[in-house]
Amino acid sequence: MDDDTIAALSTPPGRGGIGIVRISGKNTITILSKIIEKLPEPVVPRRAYHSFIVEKAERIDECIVVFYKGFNSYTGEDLAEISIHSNPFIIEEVLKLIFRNNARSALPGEFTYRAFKNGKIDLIQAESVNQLINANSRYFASIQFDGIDGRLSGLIRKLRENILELGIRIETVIEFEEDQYLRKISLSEKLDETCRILEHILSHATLNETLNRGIEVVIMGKVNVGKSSLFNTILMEDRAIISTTPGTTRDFIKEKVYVDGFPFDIFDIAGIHTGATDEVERQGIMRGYEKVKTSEAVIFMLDASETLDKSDFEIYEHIKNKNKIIVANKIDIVDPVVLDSIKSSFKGEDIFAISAKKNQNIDVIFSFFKRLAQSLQDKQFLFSFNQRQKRLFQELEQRLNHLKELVITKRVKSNAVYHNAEIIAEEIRHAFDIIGQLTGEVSTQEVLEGIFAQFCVGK
Ligand SMILES: Nc1nc2c(ncn2[C@@H]2O[C@H](COP(=O)(O)OP(=O)(O)O)[C@@H](O)[C@H]2O)c(=O)[nH]1
Ligand SMILES: [Mg+2]
Repeated sequence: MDDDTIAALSTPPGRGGIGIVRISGKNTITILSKIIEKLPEPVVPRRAYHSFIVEKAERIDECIVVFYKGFNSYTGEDLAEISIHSNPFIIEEVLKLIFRNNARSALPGEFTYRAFKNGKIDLIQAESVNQLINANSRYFASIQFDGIDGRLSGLIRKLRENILELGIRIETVIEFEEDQYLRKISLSEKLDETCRILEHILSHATLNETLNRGIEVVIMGKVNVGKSSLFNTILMEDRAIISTTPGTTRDFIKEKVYVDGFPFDIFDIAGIHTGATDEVERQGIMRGYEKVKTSEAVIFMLDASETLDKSDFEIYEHIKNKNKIIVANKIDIVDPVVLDSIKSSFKGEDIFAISAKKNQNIDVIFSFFKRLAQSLQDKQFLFSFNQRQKRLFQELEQRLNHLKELVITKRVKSNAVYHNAEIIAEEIRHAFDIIGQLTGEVSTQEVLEGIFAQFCVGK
C-alpha cells in the first residue's frame, strides 16, 4: 500500500485563484505524461512548466507543473505539484483523471507519513507539520515551525546518543564483570548530562493547548457589579444576559477574543454573594472558584457605585494571588468618595475605574490582555508538546530519575562495579525505548495510523 501512487488536493477545498494537486509515488512521471498536454522529455526537476491538463485531447484546465525527483521531494519519492484553478468541479475532474491513470486518493496525512517513512523527517517533525497547519495564533505557528525545523528533534537525538552511551557502558560492566578496567567506568556524569538536556527541553516547553486553545481569563465579582456587561463590552456583542435581578448568570459562559493575535477565552461566571441561598446559584459560584483555579488570569470587578461588603473581600481572598486586574465599575454614576474608599481598602493594589455599560476606560482591560500575552511570550517557550509527547517526556523523566537513584544510592563505595547493573541496564533500555517512541523509530503501525489520521487529506 505504501507503494501506491497517491494524489490529493493540497490546498483548502473551495473556490480560489489556485488549487494545488499533489501526486506522489513511482507512477508520478507516467501520470504527468498522460494528463499534461506537452512536457519535455526528460522533465527537469524543480522547474515550473506552463501547460494544460488534457483528457482525450480535450483541455480541462490550464496548469503549472513542478516535478520533484525522489529523494529530493517532500515525501522522499517522485512528486509533482500541479497548480490549477481552484474550482470544486475542475479539481474533481482532474483528480478523477489522475486516479484513472494508476493512482489512488491519499489518506489523511499520507504525504507527511511518507516523508516520515522515507526518513525525510522524524515523528516529532511530522506532528509539528500538523500542529503548524492547525495553529491558532502567529506565535504558536512559529513554535511549530521550529519543530519542523528540527530543533527539538536535534535535542532528542542528543538524548538518544547519551542514553545509548549509558547503555553501552552498563552492558560492558555486565559483560566484563571481573575486569579491573571496569573501575574506570562511570555512569553518573553522563547521566547528569542527559538529565540536564531533558530539563532544558521541559523547562522551555509548553503544552500546546494552553496557548493554542486560548488564554483563560475569568471575570470575577459579586452579583450585579457588571460582569456580564463587561463580558459583552469585551466581545462587543450581546451574548450574556444582563439583568438587574441578581444571579442571572447561573453557571458560566465562555467566548473567544483575539488580542494581538493571541486567543483569549473569557469567562463570565455566576454572580457571587455570600448570602446565596439558591442551590443552583451556589453551585455556579463554586464552579466559578473552580474555574479561577485553572485559569491564567482574573478580572476582579467591584461596584464603585456602592460601598464594599464582605463578599468583595471574600472573593479578593480567593483571587489575590492570581495574575489579575482589579476594576471598579460604574464610574459613570460614581460618587468620587466611594471610589477613594475602595482604593484605600485595597492598599498596594492598582484599581482601574471603568464603566462597562458606557464603554469607558475599557482600554485598561485590553492592555492587561496584551501584558498577559507578552509575559507568556517572554517565558520563551521553545517547544510545544502534544499529549502524546508530553506523556512520553514525563515517562522519560521518571525513568531518568529512577536511574539516578539506582546509580548514586545503590553504589557500593569499595567496589566500583555496579552491583545492580542488570536493573540499571533494564531501566536504560526503557529510556531508550521512550526516545524511539518520540521519534517514531519504535512506534507500532497502530500508533502511527492514529497520529496521521488526525491530519487532513492532502498534507
Ligand atoms: N451605570 C452603570 N450601570 C452598569 C454598568 N455596568 C453594569 N451596569 C448595570 O448593573 C446591573 C448588573 O449588570 P450585570 O452585567 O448583569 O452584572 P453581573 O451580575 O455582575 O453580571 C445592570 O443593570 C447593568 O445595566 C456601568 O458601567 N454603569
Ligand atoms: Mg451576570
